Amino acid sequence: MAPRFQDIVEEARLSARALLDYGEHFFNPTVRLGVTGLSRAGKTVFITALIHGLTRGGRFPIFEPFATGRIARARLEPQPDDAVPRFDYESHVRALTEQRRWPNSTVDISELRLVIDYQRQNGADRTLTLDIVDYPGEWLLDLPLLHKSYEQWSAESLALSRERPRAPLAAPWHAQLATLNAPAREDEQAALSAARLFTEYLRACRDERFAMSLLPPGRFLMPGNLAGSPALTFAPLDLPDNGVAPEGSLWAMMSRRYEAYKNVVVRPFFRDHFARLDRQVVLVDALAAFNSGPEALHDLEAALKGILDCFRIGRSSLLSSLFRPRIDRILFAATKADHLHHSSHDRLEAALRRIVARAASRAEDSGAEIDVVALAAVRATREAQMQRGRDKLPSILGTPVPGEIAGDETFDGGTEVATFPGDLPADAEELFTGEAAFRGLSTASAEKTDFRFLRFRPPQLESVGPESPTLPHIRLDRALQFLLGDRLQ
Ligand SMILES: Nc1nc2c(ncn2[C@@H]2O[C@H](COP(=O)(O)OP(=O)(O)OP(=O)(O)O)[C@@H](O)[C@H]2O)c(=O)[nH]1
Ligand SMILES: [Mg+2]
Repeated sequence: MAPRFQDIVEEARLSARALLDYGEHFFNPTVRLGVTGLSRAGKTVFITALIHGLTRGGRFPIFEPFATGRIARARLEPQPDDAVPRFDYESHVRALTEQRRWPNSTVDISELRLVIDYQRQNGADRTLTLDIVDYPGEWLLDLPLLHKSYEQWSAESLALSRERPRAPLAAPWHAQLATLNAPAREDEQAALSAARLFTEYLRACRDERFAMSLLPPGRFLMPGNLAGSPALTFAPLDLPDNGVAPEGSLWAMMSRRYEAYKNVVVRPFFRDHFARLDRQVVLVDALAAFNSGPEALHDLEAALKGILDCFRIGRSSLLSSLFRPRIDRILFAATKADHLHHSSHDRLEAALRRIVARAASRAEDSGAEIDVVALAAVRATREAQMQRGRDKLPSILGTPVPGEIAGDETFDGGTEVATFPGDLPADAEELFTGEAAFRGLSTASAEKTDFRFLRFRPPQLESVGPESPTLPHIRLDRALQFLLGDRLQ
């Protein structure tokens, strides 16, 4: 297919930007690290813990340049992009360390620059600039829309909404859809209610009992300053195969708005942010999906496949691949591993590896090196053995956040409790078939959500000797070694 004029212009813009970045990176070695994950995956906590550890002497035995003392200093500096909000590190760190509460939810992109002074292995002193870009995973999952027509997207979204467990959640929207006639005259009221019901359906899918991951268009669930604009007022329609939208029809209107969404939202994100990343970490709340059951897991797998497809999009044209700095390492990280006893950490990692591998084998090769880790950026729990009759159960101890409920008890935020989180199955396949101990939450009523996934307060800081206190973590250093180790040799 011949490239469209719009694609050529886009390509020229990308190349110009890439040349600029390239010149800068040449004199001032820089890594742009993208940190993403679906909402509540743990992005803000991950970045805060990473910066706190690097600037305040965290315990990172597996992060070689740090452990061997070659990193002399890491410090924050003003970020390079004036139009991107700054990652509010100071207040996030205050929340975690002084108030022992988790940082507030964030909905936009943000950025922070960290400058690392280090000694090369050959003894020479060098500086590496690390630009960390935090953006919602929902935006990433929008990228495949760039290659889809409205008709394709409509058909796919409808097919998905007719499968379990989505179908019952989609019922109100489907009922309205059945009253719409796509080739009939355009009708703003019909478009408004279709968009509203479609958004409500997406929101219901995201509920923790179902924990669905694949919910584009991402901005429907986090509209920001576009709320109420025509670019967000569309929805899928039941369309004839191979038809063409009649002029002035509801179909043409929806299709125009879908294209506007791509132009106003998706393309600028791709150009200004995604195409400029060198490294990427994708945070995944895999435990929430396991807890929700096999359907959520299949959905997560589909979302990861979508994400892997996005990394391929960046490589698909010759011109851009010549100039553009591009993602050469991708880390998939299962977060909140501190909800499990350490005996299950390897299993969590293996399960995520399995999901990523299945997704990768169906996506074309992304051309980047991929690794998988199970981690807790901030470890909120300790471990203990709990005596139950004659058995000793491997348990975790933590302070539930105020207001958490288990059985008849409501916690006040001051009491520590021991819980037995259960073991992940040795064979990850059992998670997909639903026979594992991690029985699906979606089969229980909302009040009966499981005791094992209490939300715990962040921990007390750990002091070791005279050094400044640090936040405990699980395998954050392994993530750092993969993401930055080779750039600090
Ligand atoms: N125990 C534990 N809980 C975590 C950890 N990281 C995140 N959480 C929990 O997950 C919640 C969400 O974490 P955030 O870092 O705010 O997630 P996010 O991806 O930035 O979320 P949004 O900004 O809402 O998209 C927190 O409020 C914590 O309850 C961790 O390392 N350990
Ligand atoms: Mg956040």
